[in-house]
Amino acid sequence: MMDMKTETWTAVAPVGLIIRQKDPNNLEMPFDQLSGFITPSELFYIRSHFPVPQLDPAAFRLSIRGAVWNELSLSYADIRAMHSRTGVATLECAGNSRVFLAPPVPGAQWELGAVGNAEWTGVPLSALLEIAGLADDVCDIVLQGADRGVPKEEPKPPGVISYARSIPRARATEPDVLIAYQMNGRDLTPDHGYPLRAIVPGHYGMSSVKWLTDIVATTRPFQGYWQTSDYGYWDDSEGIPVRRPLAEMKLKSQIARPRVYERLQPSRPYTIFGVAWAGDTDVTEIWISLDGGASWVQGDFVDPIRRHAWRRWKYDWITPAQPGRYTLLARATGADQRTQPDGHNPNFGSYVIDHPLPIEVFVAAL
Ligand SMILES: Nc1nc2c(c(=O)[nH]1)N[C@H]1C(S)=C(S)[C@@H](COP(=O)(O)O)O[C@H]1N2
Ligand SMILES: [Mo]
Repeated sequence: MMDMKTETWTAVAPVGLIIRQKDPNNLEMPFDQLSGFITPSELFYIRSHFPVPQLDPAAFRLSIRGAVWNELSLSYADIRAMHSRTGVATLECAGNSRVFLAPPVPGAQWELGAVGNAEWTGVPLSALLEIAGLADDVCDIVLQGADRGVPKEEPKPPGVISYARSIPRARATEPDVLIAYQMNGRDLTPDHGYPLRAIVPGHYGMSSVKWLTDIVATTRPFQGYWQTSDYGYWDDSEGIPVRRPLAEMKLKSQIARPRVYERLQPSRPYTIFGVAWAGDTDVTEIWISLDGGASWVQGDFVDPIRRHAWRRWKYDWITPAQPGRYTLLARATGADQRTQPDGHNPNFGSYVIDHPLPIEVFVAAL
């Protein structure tokens, strides 16, 4: 583990989250405050489409229905009494780093902070589906939250809808998908989905449905608003483009320090610090460019490989003697030998911003 005291940057006490939108709360982490492997809950970004629903844990029911043999209606106490599992997972909002897109696109102008890594505790979804008994022809598991409203993005549905997403049966029945009630060892806060939320490790955040009240097994692919109109992309791999739901996070790395437009002293040691993660592979290499992508040097990982959790990394740099403007980039490589793309793929619209993000800094004597 890295000893933070040896770092050359000055640690700043958390001052809270940056507001991108108020009512509903859409707040991001000031990413230059990245420190530990686990993102403290107070610094974990919040992305909510509708106002937080007030759910009374005493009256709360989780319904499991659809193409199942035994429909279930479970209380919060029932869930808390079941065998639990704890796992670490990185959640990234699919629109994270949108502010880096040029020309600018509509939507919350997230910088680097709509991503975090937390420890989640709950009941494996697979255990609930086992008790309910899935029919043979079930293909999707729909997760529905209690929050409701009219979405802002076109094409808008005719009236009020809830937040709902599906995950394919094969993913839903893997043991790491949780119906979680704790984040970093404490009960979920209202903003993060109290009393229950799904956690789908490896997926963009939109799959991890908060304020979860309904789990519905369907025998046809679910086509809800949040995976067609919104949080979808154009897949043109088979010639005729088709609209598909976003799912696994793409391989990505981010520089936390220095931050954009930070002023650095010339000819000084400076530890460049950041994270890298991936949805369906492990991150195995991190490369840093100090000259806008002309050349690359390899950085060192701080954390070991842990599936679905990010890895912090660092690079000990001696800042240039020559004052001026420098562009830093980070690019990760996965165990599948793939690397981050050169630019944003327009098939993903204003989502999946996974190319190396330029961090411009100024080298100047104070
Ligand atoms: N019910 C519900 N679940 C939701 C959302 C929402 O608006 N309503 N937002 C989703 C999106 S887009 C993201 S990125 C994550 C964010 O989780 P967090 O707010 O705990 O960071 O929650 C997901 N789950
Ligand atoms: Mo998101």
